[in-house]
Amino acid sequence: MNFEQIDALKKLLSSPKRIAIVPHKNPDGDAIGSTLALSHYLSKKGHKTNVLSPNDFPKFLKWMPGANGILNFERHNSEVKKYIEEADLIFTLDFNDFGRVGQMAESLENAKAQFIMVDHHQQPSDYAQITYSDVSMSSTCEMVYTLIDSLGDCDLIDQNIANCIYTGIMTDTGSFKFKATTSRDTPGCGRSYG
Ligand SMILES: [Mn+2]
Repeated sequence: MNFEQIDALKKLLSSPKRIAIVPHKNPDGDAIGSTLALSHYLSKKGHKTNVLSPNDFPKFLKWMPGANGILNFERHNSEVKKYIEEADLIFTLDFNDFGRVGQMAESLENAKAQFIMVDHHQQPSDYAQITYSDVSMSSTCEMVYTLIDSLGDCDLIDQNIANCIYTGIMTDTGSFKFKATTSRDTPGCGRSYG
């Protein structure tokens, strides 16, 4: 994230908000890992969060901390619509175009909330007020980690958040085998912020 984005995000998160967090349709380990990690983090910051998925996600991801609380648009339609309508902020993770959320697109298009996109795929659409897009990242989970680091909140990363982030990085890198795998040092974690 650049300084301007970090600043804008800090401002948006400076008071308690109702936050919807949305993965793409047919979510994979990175989509579920990143949305849950962000949700755990933002709740620790005092926000009211809901992870709202366009549809159900695979059984092998149901163990993840917070997975029980995910609402899906196909099964909990009116509830999901209500949370989208009422949201102050909507984070969209691991996708960058409303074409990736199926039937849920209409609700997102009509939402009054400010959008924050966090994604590592090419050619992002321009629906978000903050577009954190980086194709060099291995995974959206790596980006959520960077986001938390950029906001100076590494000390809030607990076991649940770490498990979620690790799952997404592992699944999106084919267990650390793909090209985008790096051993990037983390600029902020463990150091003090001014
Ligand atoms: Mn991904």
